[in-house]
Amino acid sequence: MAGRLTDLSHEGRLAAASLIEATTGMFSPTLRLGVTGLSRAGKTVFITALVQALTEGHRLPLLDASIEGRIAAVRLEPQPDLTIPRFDYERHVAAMSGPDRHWPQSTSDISQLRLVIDYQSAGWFGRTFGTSQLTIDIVDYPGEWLLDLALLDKNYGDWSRQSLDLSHMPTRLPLAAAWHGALAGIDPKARYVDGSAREPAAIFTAYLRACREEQVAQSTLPPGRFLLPGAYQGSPALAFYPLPVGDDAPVPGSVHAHMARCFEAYKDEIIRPFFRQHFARLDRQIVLVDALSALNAGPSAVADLERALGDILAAFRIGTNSWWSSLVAPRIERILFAATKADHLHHRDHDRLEAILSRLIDRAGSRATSAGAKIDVIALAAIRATREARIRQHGDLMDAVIGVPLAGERVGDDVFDGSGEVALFPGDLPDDPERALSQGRDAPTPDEADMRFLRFRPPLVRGSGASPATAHIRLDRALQFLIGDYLA
Ligand SMILES: Nc1nc2c(ncn2[C@@H]2O[C@H](COP(=O)(O)OP(=O)(O)OP(=O)(O)O)[C@@H](O)[C@H]2O)c(=O)[nH]1
Ligand SMILES: [Mg+2]
Repeated sequence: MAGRLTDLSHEGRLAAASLIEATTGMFSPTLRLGVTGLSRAGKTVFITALVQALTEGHRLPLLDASIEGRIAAVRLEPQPDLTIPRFDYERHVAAMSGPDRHWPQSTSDISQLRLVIDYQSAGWFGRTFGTSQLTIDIVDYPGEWLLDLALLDKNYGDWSRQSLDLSHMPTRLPLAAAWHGALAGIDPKARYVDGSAREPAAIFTAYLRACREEQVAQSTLPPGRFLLPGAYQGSPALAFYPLPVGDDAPVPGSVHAHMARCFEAYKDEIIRPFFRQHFARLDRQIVLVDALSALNAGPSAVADLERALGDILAAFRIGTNSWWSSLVAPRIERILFAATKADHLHHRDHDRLEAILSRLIDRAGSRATSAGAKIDVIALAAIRATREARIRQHGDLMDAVIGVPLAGERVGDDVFDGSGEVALFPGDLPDDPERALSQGRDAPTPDEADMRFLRFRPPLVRGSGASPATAHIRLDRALQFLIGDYLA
């Protein structure tokens, strides 16, 4: 009897809690903001800077609620999804602060952080009824996982054939030698011996990693979890690889049959759950793009970035093209594509960088078909590591950026040790975006390119206090697009 009473009061509490949630939900909406981009695009730095700017009350002139003095308080709260890692905000802030300042470590998994904003609405209703609340769940996930979407329409034979064809491209062939060697010793029809897939799968993964590290490719490297395994690090779910099998049906119990089973399991148990549980629940999305590095690296990097953007755009268009896709279709209303690290350029070039990214996105796929989401493009620097100066060189006044290059960065024969400031003339991006993209294609080495970028250390003084206006470039404009309407 006592047990029954307890049960009833437990149910009663649950009902009351959901009533409160439903009621307060009307006044305290929750927004899920996805932050994605390929490796090293600037996701971790962007989220850290955004959270710091809001929680420490930095000056954000282009965010209406901030400039109008309507943001009362911003704080972090425990995230709702306890099974996914928390975004390690405090550790990232610590990394970039202090005399030993350095950029945060690379991250390879999804993570989340909940931010609660108390604000006063601009309208009469809001002013009359006091402070409102907006909850934002920020979700950081690798853009490479979006590229896996294309695997869902393929079977193991299709994927094997495409992966093998790609590995024979001239840029990839030398990197694929060890893997091709391993394949030569594998008979797809032989009986599969438990555990024997691990080593060839590791050699295949090393080949994918080499392609990425040599800047041969960023985009056409699925399965995305091979390089960014997240929670699947070391899991047998990732122990498969392509085989030269054509369209033959696998012999039961063979190596081929085992590989095909693993491939289907990867689709069912890793790709689909990610799209359903995370991607499909996002309301807003920022896609960070390191366009400057691609321009700096030249022809194949620009082409590869364009392909990757095409695949990422395809992920936002799903929902209409196959039976399963309505289950994982995003409900995203706004997507912001952002060219990161704009502080490497003089401010005169920020609009040009924006125009180049815009052109890349147009070429990669029509924006008009992106399932009704509002799309915008921006060039930003979440953290400004440089300042600008006019410097006289050989009698001419030139626009330079000044910063402390990371140890090991070089210009010609000069190698920097990470301690002194230098003034750099990064060169101008052309007015015509199409020309910038083709120029990227023509410049054979970074030294011969018209543009020259160095990686700088994080700045010594950032954020609140004396010079908040110089701490970022257009972070406030990005925020206005992503959350501004909710703070109106
Ligand atoms: N100057 C400057 N450099 C930046 C900025 N954002 C990122 N970077 C550089 O880009 C690198 C990668 O930034 P992250 O934020 O770690 O990128 P990520 O997308 O989280 O990378 P992964 O976790 O490896 O996927 C940093 O180590 C910095 O060198 C910026 O706003 N300004
Ligand atoms: Mg990261």
